[in-house]
Amino acid sequence: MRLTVAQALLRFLANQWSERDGVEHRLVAGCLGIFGHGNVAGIGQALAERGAGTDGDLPYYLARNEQAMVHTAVGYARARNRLSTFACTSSIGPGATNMVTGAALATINRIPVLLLPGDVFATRAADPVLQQLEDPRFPDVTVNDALRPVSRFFDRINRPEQLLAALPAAMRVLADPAETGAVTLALPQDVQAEAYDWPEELFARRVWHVARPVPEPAALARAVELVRRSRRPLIIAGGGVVYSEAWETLATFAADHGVPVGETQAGKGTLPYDHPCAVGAIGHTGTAAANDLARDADLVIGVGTRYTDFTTASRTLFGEAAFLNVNVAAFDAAKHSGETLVADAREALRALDLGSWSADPGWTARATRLTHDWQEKVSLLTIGEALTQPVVLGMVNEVARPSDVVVNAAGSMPGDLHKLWRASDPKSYHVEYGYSCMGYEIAGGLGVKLAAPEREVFVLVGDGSYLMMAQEIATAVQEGVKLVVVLVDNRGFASIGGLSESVGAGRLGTAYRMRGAGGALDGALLPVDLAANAASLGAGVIRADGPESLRVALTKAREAVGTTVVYVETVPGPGPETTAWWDVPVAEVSGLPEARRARAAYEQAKRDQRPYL
Ligand SMILES: Cc1ncc(C[n+]2csc(CCOP(=O)(O)OP(=O)(O)O)c2C)c(N)n1
Ligand SMILES: [Mg+2]
Repeated sequence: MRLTVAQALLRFLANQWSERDGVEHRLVAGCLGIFGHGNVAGIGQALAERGAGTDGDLPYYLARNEQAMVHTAVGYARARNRLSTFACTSSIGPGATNMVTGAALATINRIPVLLLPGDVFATRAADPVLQQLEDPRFPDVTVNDALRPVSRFFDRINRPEQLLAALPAAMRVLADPAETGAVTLALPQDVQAEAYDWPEELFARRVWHVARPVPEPAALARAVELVRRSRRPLIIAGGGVVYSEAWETLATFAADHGVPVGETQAGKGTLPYDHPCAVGAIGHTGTAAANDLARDADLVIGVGTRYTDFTTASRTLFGEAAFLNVNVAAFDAAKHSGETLVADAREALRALDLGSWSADPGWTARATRLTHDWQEKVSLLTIGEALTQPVVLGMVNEVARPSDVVVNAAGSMPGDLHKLWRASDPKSYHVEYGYSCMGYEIAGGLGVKLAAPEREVFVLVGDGSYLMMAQEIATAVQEGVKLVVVLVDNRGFASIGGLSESVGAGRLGTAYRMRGAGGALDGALLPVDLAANAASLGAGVIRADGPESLRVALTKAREAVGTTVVYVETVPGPGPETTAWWDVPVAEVSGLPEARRARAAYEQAKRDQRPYL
């Protein structure tokens, strides 16, 4: 079949399916893109020829920023438990490098996305082409090489027939739960338009069976032995529990054996907050309940977690605990010198046959008591007359129905959400905290809504994140895809402001203020109107200025047909307590007394850090 490389690529993608538990999904549900000279005549032409409307098998969505379109693909793939994703097509040069951040975000969060950046001429006939980087020593280097370290698979298609090898290899990585992440096929612009006689078999319907690896018997026996010897076990549920759809198995396992369950950001919601074994968020942004238990646990059972520094409180959280790590990726299972169970989360939990073994009843009771105490604190913090951030979050939590989704990524909200949000549905909490990327929120929320149109999606976004990347509101409007965006304005970086103060950096450059008379950024508040900005992008906007008007605004926004932004300014106020450390190194020498004090506290805290050998 004679087709161009771009035409063949799209025809191939439209015939790729994933399958798990007997259900098939389109592996690539559509294509997000922004055209330029590096893709318009290749992928762009091929899409046009296919008639890529949303009723087709590879619908095309025009995005506003290439980084954002990768976020949208990530939001979609995460909401679909990694069984389906989007392709992202860009021009060469800036369009391609704009995707580097999105690729890193995908790979770090272990979420599949297919990136199709245009690339410079393979023939080099007209070098240097517009936007080409020239390297006098290595002429084969292009800016797309920046995508290599942030991709789990990278290939450059310099000849049409290379597709025959590259495409199946790329699909395998996309569909592999242990290896997945950003998959990049760099497409030189001349090659995209080149024709080739393709074998028909390339376009046959192909199903990628997404594995649920079962534990190796010997490893399983060791794991059972380890758990049965423990009296004070604690499960840490990570994103792997969600992607494996293991939430019910986990709930039953925990209840049957009296094992408390703490949750990472990616794992939050795996147990409903009021499940008898749920102890809430764990780690630096964790609850007092989970962290208290972590310090005394004799066995930590990590299920589908990467053990980031937020989860381990920079390796200060666990006392004498041994580790048992259930993970589909051997790399993660081997962390902290743990006993490893390389397996799908659901299969591993099903296979862990512990008979009538239970955790020490005193331990289980302690977990219940601590969680009850924590929930009382949450209730106190999230209800009030002043619009503090916890009160705003409490109000959103109250207005949102259990199946609605909350989306967030960076700033002070992820920590507050982790501790305070009461999730009742395993797919209702979507905080991107692997890359914690400012600007993910709206673009990622768009992806969530495309994946789950039946759910209302509440995007929570700080003023800093909003200013960094709000433009996908226009894309949501274009597609008639409805988001509720709650824009929380505290005039700058509350999170980094607090951190800055704690490390002796005096909040420098963390408030949005005019340059003052003395030359510092301490003048009047910036005359920036973010609500007007949102309206200019085509969203409906409701300004809220008190708890009651916020409740009304959120309810109206939830009922609205189109994308609606609820703009709210928060006031400083008490936040949830921090019960575990985070390692952010402080200046070892300084002329500032506050930095010296911060250093002394840092050195004190650092003593609790352990290598977990
Ligand atoms: C792309 C990117 N740049 C910088 C940071 C570092 N950073 C983390 S939070 C933050 C401030 C976020 O401000 P805002 O969205 O207003 O949230 P707030 O801290 O006020 O809650 C910054 C600069 C980041 N996470 N992502
Ligand atoms: Mg802010």
